[in-house]
Amino acid sequence: MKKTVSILGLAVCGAAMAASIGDIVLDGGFEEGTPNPFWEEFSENFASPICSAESCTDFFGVAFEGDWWVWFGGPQASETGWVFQEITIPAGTATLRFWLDINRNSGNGTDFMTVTLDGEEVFTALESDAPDYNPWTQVVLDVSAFADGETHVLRFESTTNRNGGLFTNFFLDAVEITVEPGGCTRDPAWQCDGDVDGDGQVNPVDSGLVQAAFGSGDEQDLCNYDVDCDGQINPVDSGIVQSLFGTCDAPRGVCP
Ligand SMILES: [Ca+2]
Ligand SMILES: [Ca+2]
Ligand SMILES: [Ca+2]
Repeated sequence: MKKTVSILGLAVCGAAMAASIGDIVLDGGFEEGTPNPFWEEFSENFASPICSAESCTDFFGVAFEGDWWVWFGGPQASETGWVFQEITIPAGTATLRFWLDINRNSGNGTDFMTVTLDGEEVFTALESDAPDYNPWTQVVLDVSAFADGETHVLRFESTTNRNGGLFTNFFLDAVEITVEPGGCTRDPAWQCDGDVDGDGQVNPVDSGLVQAAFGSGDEQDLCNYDVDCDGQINPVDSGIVQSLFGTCDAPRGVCP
């Protein structure tokens, strides 16, 4: 059985991804409360959908973990809310997990909570799914399509409408993304994007190393120097490194 490794574990192992990436989802348990330093937050009727029993009410339940969670919906005539943050998912097999509790449902057939990455829907629950998500139930999704070392927007959003005396609650907590590293392992590890010798600077030494490897089909050379992952080491790759001279951006993902 394959082992799923968190990015923290990855950094400890000194693998290709730099330690600078850190946790993928920041404050996935919402324990920083509101206003939250990591999540953008909006609620049509309330200051924020991020709740504690003290700031909202524990009448319908409490956090899955800790003191804080996200409460979408509620007894208002209509309520829209969302939370989102920008995340960077390194290359590999990426899994998004979160806990969901639909502890009231209106029966109107339309209340929903949806999860998107860059606006693309990866999960939606309707109010009628309440029997599947009460009590708290973990949702596990493969989001490897977004595991490319680039920045993505992870967003949870809900709209509900009261149905007579009935309404819907979507409770959300404990959001995390873990990545099982894929692809090759750069040796030495890049400290900056294009830093092929791993010394923390991008300069002519790096582009020179790429040039010296032009045409090489060696697997480790391709891992280290095929910057655009087209299977060839050529002037395009050294050109990319040259365009990065003097910068120290987070390393791009390794090639698959
Ligand atoms: Ca929590
Ligand atoms: Ca360098
Ligand atoms: Ca190339």
